Amino acid sequence: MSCLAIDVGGTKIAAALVDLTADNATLRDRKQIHTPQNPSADALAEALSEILNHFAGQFECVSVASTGIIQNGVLTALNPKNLGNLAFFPLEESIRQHTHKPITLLNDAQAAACAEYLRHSDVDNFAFITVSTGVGGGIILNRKLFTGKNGVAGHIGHSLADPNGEVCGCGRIGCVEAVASGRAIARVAHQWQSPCEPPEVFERFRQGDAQAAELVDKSARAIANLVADLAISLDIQRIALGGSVGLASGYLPRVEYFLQQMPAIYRPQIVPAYYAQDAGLIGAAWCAENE
Ligand code: ADP
Ligand code: BMX
Ligand code: ZN
Repeated sequence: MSCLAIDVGGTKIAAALVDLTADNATLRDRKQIHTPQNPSADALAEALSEILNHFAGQFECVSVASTGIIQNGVLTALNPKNLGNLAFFPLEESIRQHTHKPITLLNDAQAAACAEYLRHSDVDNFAFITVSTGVGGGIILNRKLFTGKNGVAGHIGHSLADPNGEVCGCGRIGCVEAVASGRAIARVAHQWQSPCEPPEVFERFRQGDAQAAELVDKSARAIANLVADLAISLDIQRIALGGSVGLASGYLPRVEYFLQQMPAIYRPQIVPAYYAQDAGLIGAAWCAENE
C-alpha cells in the first residue's frame, strides 16, 4: 500500500499517495492547498487534519516533509515569517491524532534532496537547493543525506549573501534567503510603482524589463555564490535546483551566467529538479521506506 506524503511549504501544502518502484515513483490523488498565513497552530493542525481525513484508510504510513527544523517530532521555524509567524508546531502529535500508522518527519529540502539524488547516484556528493518562499537545502555527502545531530544541516539559505543586506526572518543580517527567496523578491516588487508578485516579476524579466531583470539577477547571483560555496566547502559535484522561483523559466540560465564568471573549481553542474514540484513528496515517501 501507499505512503501518504505531505509537503508543508511556506506558501503551499501538497499531499499525495506515493508508490515507489525500483526506478520511479507514482503519485495518486495529488492535492494542494494554501499554507495558512495567520499565526496559529490551530490553522495548520486543521489543514493537516483535512488532508488526513481525505486520505483515511488509503495509506500504510505517513511521511511529512516540512519547512523548518524538525526535531523530536516538533517543527521549529528558523525563519518564523515563512510560516505565518508560527515558531513551533507539534507536528507529530498533530498527525498522531488521526492515525496509528508509522510517521516519518523531515525537512522539506532534505526530503527533496533524497528524491533528486535517486536520479544522480553517479555522484557521491550532491545537493538540492530550493528557491521558494525561503531558500532551503539538502546535502548528500558520501551518498547519504547529511542532517547533523539536530537536523539543522543544509539550512544554506541562512548562510551569508550580503553583510549590508536586509535582516533575515531568522534574525541574522544578509542571509541568502533575505536576498534571493520568493519572499525577498516579493518584498522589493511590492514597492515598485507598478507593484507585483514574483510570477509577474519573472514575466516582466522574460519580456526584457530592466527593473525586473535586476531583481531576478540579485537573486540568481546570491544562488550562484551559494553553489560556489557548496562546491568549495563540501566538494559537491552536482546540484539540483527546485522551488517555484528556482524552476521559473529563465532563472537557471542566470545562475549559470554568474557561475561562469568564477574559476572552474567553483562550478559544479546545476540541473533543474527532475521531480520538480513533487520532489518533496517523493523524497518524503522514499525516506519513510529507507531512512
Ligand atoms: P513553497 O515555498 O510553499 O514550497 P513554492 O516552491 O511554490 O512553495 O514557492 C513559493 C514562492 O514562489 C512564492 O514566493 C511565490 O510568489 C513564488 N512563485 C510561485 N510561482 C512562481 C512563478 N511561476 N515564477 C516565479 N515565482 C513564483
Ligand atoms: C527556510 C526554513 C527551512 C526551509 C526553507 C525552504 C523555516 C520555516 N524554513 O529557510 O527549513 O527548508 O525555508 O522552505 O524556517 P520553503 O517553505 O521555501 O519550501
Ligand atoms: Zn536567515
